[in-house]
Amino acid sequence: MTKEKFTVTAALPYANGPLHLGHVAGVYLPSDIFVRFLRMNNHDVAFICGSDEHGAAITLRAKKEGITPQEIVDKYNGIIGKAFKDFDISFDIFHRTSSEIHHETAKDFFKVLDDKNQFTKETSEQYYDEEFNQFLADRYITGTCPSCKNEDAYGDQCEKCGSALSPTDLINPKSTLSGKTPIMRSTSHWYLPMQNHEKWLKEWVKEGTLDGVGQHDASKWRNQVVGQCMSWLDNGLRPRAMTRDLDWGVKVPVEGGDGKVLYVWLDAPIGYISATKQWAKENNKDWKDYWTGDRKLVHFIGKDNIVFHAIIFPILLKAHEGLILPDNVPAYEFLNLEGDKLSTSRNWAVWLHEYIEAYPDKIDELKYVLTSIAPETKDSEFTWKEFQTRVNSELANILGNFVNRALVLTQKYYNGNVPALGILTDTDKDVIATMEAIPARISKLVYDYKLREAQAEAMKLARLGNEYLAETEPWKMVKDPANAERVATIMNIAIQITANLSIVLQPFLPSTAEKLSEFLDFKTTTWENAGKLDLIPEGHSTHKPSILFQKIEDSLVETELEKLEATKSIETIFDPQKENASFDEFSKMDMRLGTIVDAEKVKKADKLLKLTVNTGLDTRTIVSGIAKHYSPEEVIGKTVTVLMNLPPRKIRGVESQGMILMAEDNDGNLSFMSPEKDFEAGCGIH
Ligand code: B3M
Ligand code: ZN
Repeated sequence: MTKEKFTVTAALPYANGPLHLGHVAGVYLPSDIFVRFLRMNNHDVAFICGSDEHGAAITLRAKKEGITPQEIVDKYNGIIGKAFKDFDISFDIFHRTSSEIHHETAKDFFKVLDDKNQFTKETSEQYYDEEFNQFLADRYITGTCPSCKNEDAYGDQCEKCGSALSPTDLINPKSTLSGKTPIMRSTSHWYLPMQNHEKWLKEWVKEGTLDGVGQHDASKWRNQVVGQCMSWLDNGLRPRAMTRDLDWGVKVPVEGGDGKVLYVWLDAPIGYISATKQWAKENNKDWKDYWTGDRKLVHFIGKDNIVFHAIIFPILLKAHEGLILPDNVPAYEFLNLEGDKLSTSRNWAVWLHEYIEAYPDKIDELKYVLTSIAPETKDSEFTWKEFQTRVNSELANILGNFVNRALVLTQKYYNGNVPALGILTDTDKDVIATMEAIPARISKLVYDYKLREAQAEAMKLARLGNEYLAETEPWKMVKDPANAERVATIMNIAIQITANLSIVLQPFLPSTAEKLSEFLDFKTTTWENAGKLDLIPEGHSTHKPSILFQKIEDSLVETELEKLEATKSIETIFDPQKENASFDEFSKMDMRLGTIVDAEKVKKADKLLKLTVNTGLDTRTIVSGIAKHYSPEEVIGKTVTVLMNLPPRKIRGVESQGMILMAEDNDGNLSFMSPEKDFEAGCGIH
């Protein structure tokens, strides 16, 4: 492939908490693999990241921890930055959006768009929390998503279905500050008229062209990215507020901007540019080389960021003029953990910095497993059992075993000096041909952003070597001196395979590749050298190897599972309190004790029971949706709480007069509300 230019960005993690394995598997590890591979192929690459330090995610966390937003971002920029370093993620720069250079860059960007009349200024009614005297946007307001009914949608997006929302889209909105229903109050903001960009975006996303001129290879965009963008575009884009009534963030730099800051999703992607500027400044480069001209811009993100990176930021870049648009936006699905969603709030997570602290010598093990299960096209699952299985049966038993045999036998038979390659058998030729073909297959997969398959391809080389030695058994042949030349040939080939592994593993398992280079006393970072049979000349002296991968014991799995259970916070996922009801409204409800005197299933309705209830006043029929939880026999004789004065209604042909009140726990189990004393039917409930 000819040498190309890339600017690769990894989503800026919010500086409001530590990184968990989902972040690593679905953004930072794949982007690092991709960049390492590009560098090995002599492409001109800038690998850009930093912490996202504005927006409600930060200020809400600061409020929760009782410290300032600056203290929050300083704390987590440090923790996250250190974790990336310790995990050997090879950013060219890990910067931050609370920096001076970012504020300047973002203000300049805003002014360029404002001067080009790319915004419309609109006054509108916005949600306002009277108790906190604050307008509510983004994560200051939650409610039910109009698209997927997710009850925890935010004012700017629903993380469940990816919809970008406006606060007024939310059903049953609630302030996350006071918990109350907000009022409406008028305010003015700068809006991005996204609807004006629909036409070119549709062509650009679907065809990869602008006015028919090729921009990127749309066939390499992941289906879920194109799918989400097209559903967004087909629903029609709407104006989107690009400023907020907040005090933490980049101040709006134009007339009328007092008390207002840039919307975090206008601000944060510009963080990629400001970080590039900072890096260029530190390395005597021109930042414009990385955001203009024939350079491929690649954004590695999680799927909940698709619309911001494949619709909104491209609009901003195009409106700014002179800046490149993304060549690809590899978005990852979500990683689940031990059968449940990763959750920061429920502390159901494996935190990267904690893993590194506990297992500083198992960095590549985690890299290997996370890449093996990366959620490239669908959600995937991390379990400690699978971690153990993959490390033991793949890394240790195949890669580690092969390398150890190749080097130990070379020590044993030839004192570490690589023996001569003799006459090749058909088996040798097949093995060599397979080895020669693997690097090209890895390359194609990486350029297609199929990094999970690319790593599997690299592991095929280890499997090949392992099987080759198992089949030829040089340790048996060596007993007969007549086999000396044959054994020498086998061991030479085994050493060449090991040398090839020290190349093809570099993007995926850099630390392991480094160890192989040390064992072999051979190093090249040039991908083109992969697939060759003559990497290590005859007579080259190799070293005694150490064990590459220690097996993962059951005790580690048990320890980690116990820790997960012990530290998870039982998140009370109870619905937020409903709107206040007046006492008058409450007193209208007539609730009494009732005794179930008969019960039967309702025909063709597997959830319903038809109950005959003595209410003290009368004996009535009540249909109740409890058939999945109780059999008719179980409920006869129970004294329960009845809501008497609901209008009668026909349910599956049965007239139901009233309702039996039930309690429901977090797992959906039901319980009757029965008196703790032996009260009889008819007793009133007040
Ligand atoms: N801070 C990450 C998130 O949504 C968000 C990415 C910004 S990239 C410019 O969790
Ligand atoms: Zn939704």
